[in-house]
Amino acid sequence: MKIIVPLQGVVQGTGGLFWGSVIPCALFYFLQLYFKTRNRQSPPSNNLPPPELPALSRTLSPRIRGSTASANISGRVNSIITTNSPYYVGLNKVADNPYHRIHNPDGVIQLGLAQNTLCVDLIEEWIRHNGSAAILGTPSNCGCLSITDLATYHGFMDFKVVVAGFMSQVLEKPVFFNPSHMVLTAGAIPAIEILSFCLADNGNAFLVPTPHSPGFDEAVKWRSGVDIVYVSCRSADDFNISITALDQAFNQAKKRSQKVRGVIISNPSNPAGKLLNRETLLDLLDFAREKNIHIISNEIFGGSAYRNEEFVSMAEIMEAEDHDRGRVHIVFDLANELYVPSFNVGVIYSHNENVVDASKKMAQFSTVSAPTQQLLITMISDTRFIQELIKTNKLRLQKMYNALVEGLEHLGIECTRSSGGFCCWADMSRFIRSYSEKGELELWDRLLNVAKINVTPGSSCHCIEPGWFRFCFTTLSENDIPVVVERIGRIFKTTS
Ligand SMILES: *[C@@H]1O[C@H](CO)[C@@H](O)[C@H](O)[C@H]1NC(C)=O
Ligand SMILES: *[C@@H]1O[C@H](CO)[C@@H](O)[C@H](O)[C@H]1NC(C)=O
Ligand SMILES: CC(=O)N[C@H]1CO[C@H](CO)[C@@H](O)[C@@H]1O
Repeated sequence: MKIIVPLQGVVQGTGGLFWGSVIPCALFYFLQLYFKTRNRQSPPSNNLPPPELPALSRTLSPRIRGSTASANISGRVNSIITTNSPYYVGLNKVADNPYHRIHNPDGVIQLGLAQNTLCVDLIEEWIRHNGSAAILGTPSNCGCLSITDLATYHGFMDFKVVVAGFMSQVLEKPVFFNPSHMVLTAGAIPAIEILSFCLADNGNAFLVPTPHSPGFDEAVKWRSGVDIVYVSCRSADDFNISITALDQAFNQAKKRSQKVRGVIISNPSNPAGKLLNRETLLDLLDFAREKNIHIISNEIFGGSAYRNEEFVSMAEIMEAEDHDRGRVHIVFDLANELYVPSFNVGVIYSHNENVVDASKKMAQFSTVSAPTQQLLITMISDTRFIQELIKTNKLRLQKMYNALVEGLEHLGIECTRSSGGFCCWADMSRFIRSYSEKGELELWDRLLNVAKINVTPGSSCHCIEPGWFRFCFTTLSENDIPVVVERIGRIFKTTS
């Protein structure tokens, strides 16, 4: 096609449509002839295409021709297409009718997506100045797109080296990351999926404290066939993780003859926004040792702790451990840490050689493109820019969190005290008509369809207490918050 299209353009001006079609066809014919004779001349080798098979008979029997039944699809797909949680319904509503202050003021406002675009202005400016050179190289160094520079499936070593340095910078601690223990994936979701695949077999399970992020089930369960045992955290405990509850869930699973292969924790937690302190992490490690299971530490919001509380990464805990590092596997989200959600870069960090080796191979299904890696290598290496970016982001996160929490407070809605992440976790149980999942979903429906606010109901996060909602505030601008508050207030007025 690359030959045909430009030629048509050239030829049409003088010779018309006829020559525009004939010349490329002739060229194509001669090319085919050339390759055919070349193939015939060269000795057989493994690189050649297989010999052509004799043409199959195209006549079908009348009986088969009359058949109208469609071929069955897999049972797996059937279970996936029937998944229609409010989380996805809401995202689709926004996609169909997105709010814009000027161009679409009646659209649906997005508070359902845990992605951070608060610093998009700074990123855009940087890319405008440096993006081209970052991808193409400087004029002295080729200045062209290297398309032979194929990405290794699991990330360039150069990239891993800068990511290792960057992660210590993000954690604000002298934690050493070994680049050869890193696997880069096209986002955090594939990273979690690959780890599920590597650590558990079909039918095995992970313990997962809830409420958890609404996208989690799919990452763990869909393709790997691994199960989740939900372990509820409660509002009375500030949604803190309870080792006792994990222990009970483990024993109950054992009674059902279900093998638990690990526990997946999120730190900071999502949606509640809690940081796990050092003591809790050590308790979790003891628990995992006692049961001889793995820990996946999901730290995709690790760089988004916006208070003065200390964020402790599992990487730091593991650094102090000389033995038994093979059971801890960490997931970072580089796109979150750099506030470039659409760049989709996740990181698996593990000291377990077999897990790293298998993950590198599995990463072929979710490779980060070479230009993305090249751009980010240069961006991360611009230390002055990155320092400024991280600082600005923390200020903006804190400001937006405060503004939304304050706005919701005016309506009588209380949020938990979050310390990190992109969301507020709001208690709206006083506003639901029946204290049940049904009541919660009724309110969710009114928020989405009447107030035109897309928030995630707690039931989509497997929260067992009805009436909780996740409000993500990092795709909003400050001017949107009064609009959100006014819209929610309006549905309360019309229904009370
Ligand atoms: C296709 O699916 C239907 C309904 O589940 C089932 O009855 C039928 O046996 C399946 N056909 C084949 C060829 O597996
Ligand atoms: C939850 O954990 C934090 C420390 O991580 C602690 O300060 C707080 O008191 C705990 N809340 C409850 C209700 O146990
Ligand atoms: C690494 C790099 O070239 N950074 C540059 C990006 O653009 C800004 C603004 O032009 C420069 O100040 C940086 O030096």
